[in-house]
Amino acid sequence: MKLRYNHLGYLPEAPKRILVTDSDINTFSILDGDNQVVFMGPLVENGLWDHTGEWVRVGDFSSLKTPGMYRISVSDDLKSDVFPIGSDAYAKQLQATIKGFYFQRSGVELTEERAGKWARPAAHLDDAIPFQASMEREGLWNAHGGWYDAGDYGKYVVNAGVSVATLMHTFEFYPEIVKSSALLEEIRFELDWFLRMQDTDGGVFFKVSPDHWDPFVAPIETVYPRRILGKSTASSLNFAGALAQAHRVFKSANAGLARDEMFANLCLDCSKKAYEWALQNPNIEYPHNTEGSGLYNDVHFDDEFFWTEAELWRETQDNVIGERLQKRAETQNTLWDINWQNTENLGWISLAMQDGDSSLQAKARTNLENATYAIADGLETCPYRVPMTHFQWGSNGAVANQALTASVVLTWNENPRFVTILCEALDYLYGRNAVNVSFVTGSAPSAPKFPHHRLSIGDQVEEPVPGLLVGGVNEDRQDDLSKTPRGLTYPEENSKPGTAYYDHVKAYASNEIAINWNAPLVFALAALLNQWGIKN
Ligand SMILES: [Ca+2]
Ligand SMILES: [Ca+2]
Repeated sequence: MKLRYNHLGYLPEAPKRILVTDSDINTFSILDGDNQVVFMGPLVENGLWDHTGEWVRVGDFSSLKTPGMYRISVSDDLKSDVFPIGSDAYAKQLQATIKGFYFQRSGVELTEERAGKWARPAAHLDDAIPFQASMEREGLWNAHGGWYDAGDYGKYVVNAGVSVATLMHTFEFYPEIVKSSALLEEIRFELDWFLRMQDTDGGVFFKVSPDHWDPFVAPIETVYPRRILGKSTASSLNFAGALAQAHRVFKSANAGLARDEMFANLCLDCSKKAYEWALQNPNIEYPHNTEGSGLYNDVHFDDEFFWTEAELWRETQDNVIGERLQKRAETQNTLWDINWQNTENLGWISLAMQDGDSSLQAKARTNLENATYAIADGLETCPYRVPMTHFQWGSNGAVANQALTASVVLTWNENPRFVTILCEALDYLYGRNAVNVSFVTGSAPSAPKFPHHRLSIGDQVEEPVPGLLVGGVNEDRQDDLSKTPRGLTYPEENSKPGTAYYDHVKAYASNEIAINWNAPLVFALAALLNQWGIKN
């Protein structure tokens, strides 16, 4: 018998559903700080979850809205830890997950004032690095700055593009929620690096990576030379899509002190050049070199063209681009999530929020609504109330992205089912999952202690760098010893499809962190606070 709930607590107005597994007990209660029962409700059978083999019951205490500290009690032996009903924990998580990007900064000093005990000196300046051998090119390149992508010290435009676009959407959708945060400063830090990744002919390099995988040491202690490589269609389009959006963001009045019209215009010019390069070079694949860095192998670029054309058309109203966009919109899918390989939803989201073409707006909104209804069906028919049929690598990023999709649609359709997707996605990520883990470093006592994250392992600090979402349950377990000689053995209880998560530094397939998982979490947290008008 197990109890699963959100370790962060609940917003007063949010739905509050808990799970109890393998139990015949059919009631639960909520206790206040004086151990007095303030709520009682039924535990309703919700079926057998094939991912864990658990029979699941659901309890609902949504009607309890009084802020305070509470515990859930199922039996004398089964009670939760103390958790709040209130908004503070979520406001703090929003700031912490934005700060997570600051901790991922490369090439600059992290000051003690801002980074506390995770302060570190500048390393990996990358301001004069050679081209990797496959480029057959002499000279040095300035690729300074940008965020480390994940647990490694590589920097990849493809994954960074969707991540920074997601963060820019967070600003565009919820300016009041994030305007006092460091979000725009962090976005600008990444975009300044983007601009350095563009070649003089408009094409954009794919990645900066070391010659070999770095050991788990601090950036300043690494020894392998770093190189730039792989001018490609996907990286050029990721760049173009993100920088066209940056034009809108950095000339917006909401940007406040971060507003910078010259920078905005530069972003648009560079976006156009990268798009033109991609039109001339529509099938240049990712660099196939994998020593020391990830592949990010995508060979379908229609979705990247669609995203870029949606953003460029929105910023320029260019008729030629508009015609290409109309044609491409006829064949694009709409997914449950944004991911580095499939970027069509970034196109749809942008089209849903423009009013220059009302039929494209209507089409985008209908498509995103239909995707969200499907997510809602998935949640409601799953005994564990998580809309996942297969927990793949980075499943936490997918869950956060489902929350993002639902939140986007909430902008024009206040369907309570969509509010439920948003809230229960966060419930899942912060502890209401089959491994009882709050998946963001530093968020709760149950949070990961040993993420596959060189910055966390290579420093002298016991706690991992905070504010970072790990990949989570991954039933494919590519890092399992049975699948790779360098793998590890997952404990028995962490081997089921719904529990395949291991808080171990070698568990790169379930316990790495990544910017493209953190970004939709930032969006979802801002959406949640926005839903009930809670400003920081
Ligand atoms: Ca693609
Ligand atoms: Ca550490």
